[in-house]
Amino acid sequence: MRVFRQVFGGSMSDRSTIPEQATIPERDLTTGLSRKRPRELSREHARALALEAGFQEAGLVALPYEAEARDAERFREWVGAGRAGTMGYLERKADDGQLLRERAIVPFPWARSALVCFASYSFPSSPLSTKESERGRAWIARYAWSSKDNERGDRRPSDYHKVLLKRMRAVEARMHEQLGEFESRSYVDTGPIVERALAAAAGLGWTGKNTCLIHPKLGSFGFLAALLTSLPIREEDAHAALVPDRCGSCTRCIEACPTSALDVPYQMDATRCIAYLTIEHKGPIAEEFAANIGRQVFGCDICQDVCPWNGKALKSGPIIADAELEPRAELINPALDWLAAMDEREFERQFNGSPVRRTGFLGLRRNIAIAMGNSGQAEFGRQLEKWAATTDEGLRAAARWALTRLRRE
Ligand code: B12
Ligand code: SF4
Ligand code: SF4
Repeated sequence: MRVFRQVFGGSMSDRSTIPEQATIPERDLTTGLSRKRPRELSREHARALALEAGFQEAGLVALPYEAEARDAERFREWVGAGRAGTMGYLERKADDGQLLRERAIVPFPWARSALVCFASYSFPSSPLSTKESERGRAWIARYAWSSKDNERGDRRPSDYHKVLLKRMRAVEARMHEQLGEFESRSYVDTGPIVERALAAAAGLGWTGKNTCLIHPKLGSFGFLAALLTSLPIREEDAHAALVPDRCGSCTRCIEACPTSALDVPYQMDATRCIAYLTIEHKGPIAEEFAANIGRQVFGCDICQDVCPWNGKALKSGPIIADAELEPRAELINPALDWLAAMDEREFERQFNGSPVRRTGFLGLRRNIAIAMGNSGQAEFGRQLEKWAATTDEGLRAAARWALTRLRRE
């Protein structure tokens, strides 16, 4: 068993991790050599910059990549089948009618390479959503547990979007320092690209039947960040070695998904996914899903918690301590009554700067009401009665549904 401890915080001061040969020799930049041969990225150099910035892994791929037409077709089919639900940004089109996200080259015609980085949030020794917990406990997806110290040394919520975008931009800045001017864009989650398709093409892992990018050692509890550049990749590094599909005959995620969102392996019907319903979907949640949402009040980890590749990573994978993504103990199996008692001010105090804020104060209450209905605990009735009379449609419908369910039990 290979266990190592990597402690980092995105520090730019320790450059000792970059191999000598990976840095571009100064003379290349100053002697005019770069004018004779085009500036190129090498895999070793790009990866070293990513690790230096605080990512655990990184892969590089030349654009367009070999399977790009296949992936573009998959994306078109997915959108065409209505699986994006109300996430209209996924359906945005370019002037020529192509879906913006189907290929990186559509929004970024200059793009010649993609560096895709992986930052783990597996937190070994933390519980799984699928394990029994005390009564009256909710589940917040582990990607949203993160926190870091602010300038005054107080621990505050952190959001991977911000933390990792800063790291990706540090990589981008170092590349510019070393290689001069070129087009580039850094993204974490929000760019018009399909990050998992790029990550698989860059050799970071394979797409599992739960649609997550699974790294063979780090598992799937990892964020992705991408840097697109106009720099070509040197010929010997242009094609990443792909990680073969290691799902085999396993179907655990498909069977475990409570809302049947993974009925077609490797494809998700996002409109059925608890992560979509509890975070992205506004207003009332359809009754057909409410019971199966269980105790998830923000996102869902079920199809990853049952995945044997995460089991392996949590038990014997590297122990990663990231000072900017440290889990907050109070968000692990949080008590439903603690969450329900928060007023808007307390919600802001607890979740300003956290991904949880995305669902909004009333959105979280709506989700809490559903989890209360699924708890089997009649004592939540009083709280639910108050919410059942509120003007917010989503919360009101959830509270009424929950009361009916509790009274039936
Ligand atoms: C929209 C979105 C969602 C939606 C839809 C998810 C989905 N599966 O499409 C919702 C809200 C449901 C969601 C949920 C989650 N998300 Co999300 N999400 C995104 C976002 C913004 C776009 C994804 C997208 O384009 N979907 C469209 C489909 C077609 O793309 P895809 O699922 O990535 O596609 C792959 C497969 O479907 C596959 N495929 C399609 N057809 C076929 C057919 C065959 C035969 C095969 C083999 C493969 C295959 O190919 C694609 C590329 O590999 C990305 C960020 C980004 N810009 O890419 C984050 C992202 C995918 N999400 C992420 C995370 C962390 C989550 C959650 C874990 C959060 C949570 N705990 O609640 C869950 C995971 C649920 C799951 N099992 O996927 C991470 C994933 C990291 C990883 N290791 O995979 C990303 C990359 C954000 C980030 N920067 O880290 N998400
Ligand atoms: S995140 Fe939850 S609801 Fe969504 S596909 Fe996975 S198990 Fe199903
Ligand atoms: S649970 Fe099994 S089928 Fe699903 S992603 Fe993991 S290995 Fe693949």
